[in-house]
Amino acid sequence: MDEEHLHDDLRVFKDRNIFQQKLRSFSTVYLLLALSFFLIITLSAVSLSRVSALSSKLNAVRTEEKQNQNVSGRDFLLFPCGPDSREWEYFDGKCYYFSLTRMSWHKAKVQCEEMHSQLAVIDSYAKQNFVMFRTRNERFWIGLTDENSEGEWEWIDGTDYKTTFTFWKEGEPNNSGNNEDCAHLWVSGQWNDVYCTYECYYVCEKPLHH
Ligand code: MAN
Ligand code: CA
Repeated sequence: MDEEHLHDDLRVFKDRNIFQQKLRSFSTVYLLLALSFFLIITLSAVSLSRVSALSSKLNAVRTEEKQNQNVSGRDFLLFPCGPDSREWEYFDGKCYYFSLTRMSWHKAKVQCEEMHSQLAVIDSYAKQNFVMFRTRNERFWIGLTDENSEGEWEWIDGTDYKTTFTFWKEGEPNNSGNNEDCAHLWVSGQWNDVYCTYECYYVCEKPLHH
């Protein structure tokens, strides 16, 4: 082997080495680039989803605030059953309607239902007190009847009659004329049974939010 040949060989070897080194550093750069690209994509995806979640939350809070503003602006706190009307009155989580017209018990029941309510169920002295201070000495139907079975009084919402508050007038219910199956408030707010086709006022009740 002559010297020239050896020199050539060395140069080729050197070149190859340099080429390999360049290739290695290129792949490192590409790898780093790919990695950072991947990182950027993931990070932006994460932050995008966070931003959209936050903005939808913000929207919800804003609409709630708007509603609250409207509500307090129109005295919903003072008059939860409707600040713009004297028809429904608030008591203990519910709204009450005291009718201005008279009709039979069954018609009154339908009237209440058409207003998304039911004839009032008076299951406590507090409620009796609230109702009778508005009915005064007028007669108002309540949601109490024994027309299914004589003498077995039933509240229209299924409240157990036997274990619940009552406020009958002395001597009532007396099923006078063998024909009194519906209950109303009478003088001093005390209850009386009377024939169901009798025409008197009525009290409806409904939950605050329905
Ligand atoms: C009288 C009493 C009551 C009855 C009414 C019917 O006042 O007997 O019990 O309900 O008459 O009008
Ligand atoms: Ca009676």
